[in-house]
Amino acid sequence: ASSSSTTETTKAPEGKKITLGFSQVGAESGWRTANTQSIQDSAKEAGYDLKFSDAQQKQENQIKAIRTFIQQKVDVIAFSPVVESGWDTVLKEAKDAGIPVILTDRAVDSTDTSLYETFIGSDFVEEGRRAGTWLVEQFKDATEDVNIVELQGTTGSAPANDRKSGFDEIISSNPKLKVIASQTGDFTRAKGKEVMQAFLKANPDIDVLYAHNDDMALGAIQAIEAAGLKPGEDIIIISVDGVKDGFIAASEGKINFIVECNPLLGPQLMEAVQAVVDGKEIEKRIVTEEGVFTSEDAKRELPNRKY
Ligand code: GYE
Repeated sequence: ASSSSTTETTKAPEGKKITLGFSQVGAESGWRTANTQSIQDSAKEAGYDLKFSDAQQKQENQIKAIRTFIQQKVDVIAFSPVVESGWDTVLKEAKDAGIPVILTDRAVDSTDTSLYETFIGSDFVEEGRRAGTWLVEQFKDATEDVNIVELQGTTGSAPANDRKSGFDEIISSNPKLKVIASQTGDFTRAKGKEVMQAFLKANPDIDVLYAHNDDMALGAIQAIEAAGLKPGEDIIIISVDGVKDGFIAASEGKINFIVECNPLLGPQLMEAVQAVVDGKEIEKRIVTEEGVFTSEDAKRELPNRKY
């Protein structure tokens, strides 16, 4: 085959494959499953040798994985950081070894931005604002307090921090909107259910649930139904992601509003890997595009939902 063809950019001239080390957060949610699939499929399509490591939601596992990738001298390291803080040391090690790092999905709070090439992912603050904006509109004529409970994502993670702050920023425009309880459900169904049970026990008058992802909302729906209440009616539910199971619940009227967060980051990541290997200029921030869905929208969109 003519290996010098310019379209065959994914392979080095001698036919050597690009090796990409990827450290994934875990398998905590439907979003994550779709994200992992997208990364694995896109790496295969691009012809890269993907070394995939699952951190099971633990930062220490990610740090270990990154150190292993450095030892293995991979061409590029990409990872989705479980939490925002505490990355400087290991990122410095990668930099000193001359291995470029790409952040996907979640950000780090390192002030030294030379430690990574780019961050590809959603604007989580904006997602929180979208959730808040819909709620403000729904309750604009409220004469009594609106009691909101919040299921936060993994403590210290960028999506939990940002979805909270974006939401708070918007709902503060109406003092009737009150977050009466807020706790982490670690982005899982099991925890979402467990924490919602506790919320229901402690608070007899919950009007709204804001869940930082669909999975926690789905767990919470089980708890709400078990308590003899109607999700989507007795308690208005807002969530983030827009995975298929979330769409199903929304089309049944159990979730009232979903803010989309796109997990299909694989193609953009592989493009960025190629650009970095080729020594091309790359944007420091690549934001993914997404929308919002009411129950009606969800009904219409459900047949097209791929994940
Ligand atoms: O919303 C949640 C997952 O980091 C955007 O992580 C991602 C979040 C996503 O567990 O479902």
